[in-house]
Amino acid sequence: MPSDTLRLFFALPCPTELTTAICIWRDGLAIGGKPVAADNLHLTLAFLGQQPRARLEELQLLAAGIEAPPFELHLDRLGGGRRGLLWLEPSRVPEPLPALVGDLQQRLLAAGIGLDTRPFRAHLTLVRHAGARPAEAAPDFAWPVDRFALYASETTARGVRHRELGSWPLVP
Ligand code: 2AM
Repeated sequence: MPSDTLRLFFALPCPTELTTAICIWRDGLAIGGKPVAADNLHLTLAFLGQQPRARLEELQLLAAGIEAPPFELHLDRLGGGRRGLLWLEPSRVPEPLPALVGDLQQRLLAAGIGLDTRPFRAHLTLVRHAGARPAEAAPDFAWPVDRFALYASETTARGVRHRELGSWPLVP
């Protein structure tokens, strides 16, 4: 029987060509750990956690109401966190990105959905539990951002899968 709740988050889906380029570079780093599956590469905008399945339509309508322009993001710096987390991040955050996140957060809060209180930090996770930090600097991965999406994070026999539940264009 399907669960009554879904583990949800809004994110920028990494485009296919960029995913390929990032994975080729990452897989050559030899730093061990658990690489994020290519299909799961994303930049989280808002993490909603477990939400009732019955709220899905409302969330899709909320997302459809967002008006935000496309922009170019440059993932050009490596960052890391606890437990061997390794990510790519932009050294300069283009203004439309925090504006999009702020708009999403406001609408989610207005809908009564509590969010992580940690400040937004744009990043694309590459590896978890890495044994080392790469010696080399990151290339500049240019990302033309033209849509955002809602995902359910699901645990399957083959690992975590991010199922897209809707996608909305960013329009000039
Ligand atoms: P990230 O940390 O790489 O952005 C789905 O669980 C995704 O939501 C995770 O891969 C994680 O990706 C992101 N996320 C952001 N905040 C989270 C939180 N508080 N708990 C779990 N996942 C979170």
